[in-house]
Amino acid sequence: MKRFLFQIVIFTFLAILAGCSGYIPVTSGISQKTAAPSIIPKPMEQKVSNKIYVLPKKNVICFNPKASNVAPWLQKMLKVSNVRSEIIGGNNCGNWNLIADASLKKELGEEGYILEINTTGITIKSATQAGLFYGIQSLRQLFPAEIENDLAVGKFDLTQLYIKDIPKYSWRGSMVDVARSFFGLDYLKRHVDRMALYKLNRLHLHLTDDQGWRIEIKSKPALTGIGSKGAVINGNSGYLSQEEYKELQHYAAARNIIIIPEIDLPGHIYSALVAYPELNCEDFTNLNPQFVMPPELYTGYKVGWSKLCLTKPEVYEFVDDVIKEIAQITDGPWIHIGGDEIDDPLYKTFVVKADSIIRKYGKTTIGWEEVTKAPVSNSLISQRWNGKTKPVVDVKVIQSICTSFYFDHANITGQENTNNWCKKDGVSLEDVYWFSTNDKNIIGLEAPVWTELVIDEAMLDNRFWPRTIAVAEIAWSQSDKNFTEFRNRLKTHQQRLKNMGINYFPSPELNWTKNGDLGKNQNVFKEFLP
Ligand code: TNX
Repeated sequence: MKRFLFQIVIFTFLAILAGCSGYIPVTSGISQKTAAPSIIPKPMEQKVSNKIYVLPKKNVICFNPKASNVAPWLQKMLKVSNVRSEIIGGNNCGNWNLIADASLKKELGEEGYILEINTTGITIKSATQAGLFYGIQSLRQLFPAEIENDLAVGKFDLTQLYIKDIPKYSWRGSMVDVARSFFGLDYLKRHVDRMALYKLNRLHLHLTDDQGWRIEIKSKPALTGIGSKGAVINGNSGYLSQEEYKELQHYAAARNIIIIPEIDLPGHIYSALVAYPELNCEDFTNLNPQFVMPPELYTGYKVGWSKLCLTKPEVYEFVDDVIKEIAQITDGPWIHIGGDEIDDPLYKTFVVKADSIIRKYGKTTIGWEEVTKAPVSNSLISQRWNGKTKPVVDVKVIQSICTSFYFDHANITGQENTNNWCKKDGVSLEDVYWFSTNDKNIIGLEAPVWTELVIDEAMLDNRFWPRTIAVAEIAWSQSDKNFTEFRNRLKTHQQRLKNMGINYFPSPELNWTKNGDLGKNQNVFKEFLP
């Protein structure tokens, strides 16, 4: 009885407290209703009320001039939810308000936002359109999962809350190797859609390798005419035309995602050597394993065996021509020169030249960590994958350490068609989650899927999801880490991923079941451009 009385007193006290402020700190876990929503990545600060905002029949989305591009995203989301709305310009003139205000930069940075749902409606504020877009992605996760596959939702309520959210890192990336096995515009757009839901903002395309060349270079037609015809055994061949590349880039930019093209140099280059044999030394007789004459495309798995002939002047002309066109069609500030896994006495000289060519065309160079053995410019960004290189330059770093981020490795020990050279038992969701570093030069994280063993879309989905969500979580979230808490939040995302037609890995870490509903490739924002 005494205990019961005590509980009543405590409960009354908390109820009064909640009534006063309107909000209950989410950590209190007072009742189901006030539990924090399962937003991923976890917002920096959130307060959840015990009150509900009931959507009215008539909704008005009000945006100030700088927020004009963002309003259509919100309207689209309401439309598929069967909530009628109109858009008007102004300041705080609707029950949905989008406010872009540059003076918030001090408080929220380039990508942060505030999302508030109270008795009068919903407001998102940010210094930038990117921040508003991210506020909408958080809101999207508060909407029922059915919005993703266009099933009428009808009536639903929103919990009143306050979120203030700022990302930890500016680089939150995903990489697709389209060179070993080709994945085209449709898949890449879908991937961009999925990345956007989790606030990822960099898509790195590994466009060239021994097995295939995947980007049109108009001054070097044989690169696609010959070099794109190959692929790894049983993989798809093909390439992106410059028009398709630009279309993807435009589609991604609308979702605040920047495309980073990689031309892997001076190794991993056999598909270009087949197209332009004069770029090779000694008529191919030096190459192992592929040395037949005339040259044939390569379908094997070996790495580190092909290279440009670095003593030939025409090699540097080739690199200049290719980089020039890539720079012309690329909107983002970066070009990736690869630079991995090759041994050559002229390697460092080459890297310094390639870096200066990239800068000559107004871009910033990224390279795999080996390039930092050379005295490159200090604007270069190093992408670390095994962490063994001792850099001779102090440069910014993207972490892609293979033990945590190589998603061509198994989701679970023994998974078929996976690599295991970096980590025998695979890279689990938990391995990704617990990645930590004290690298002072870090600008962010990126997880690649290499595709020697990943030859169709279902397999590629399986390698990316759900591990990519853990990358998003740790690249964005500033909150203290707790794997159990993250796992519980992620569990609730299964239905949304199902509705999006993602062939995710049914992870035992999440008790997920296989998605039986594939091939639909849905998404509330599929093909949407404001
Ligand atoms: C290493 S690490 C590679 C790729 C392979 C991958 C297979 C690095 C930059 N390159 O060429 O596809 O391992 O796991």
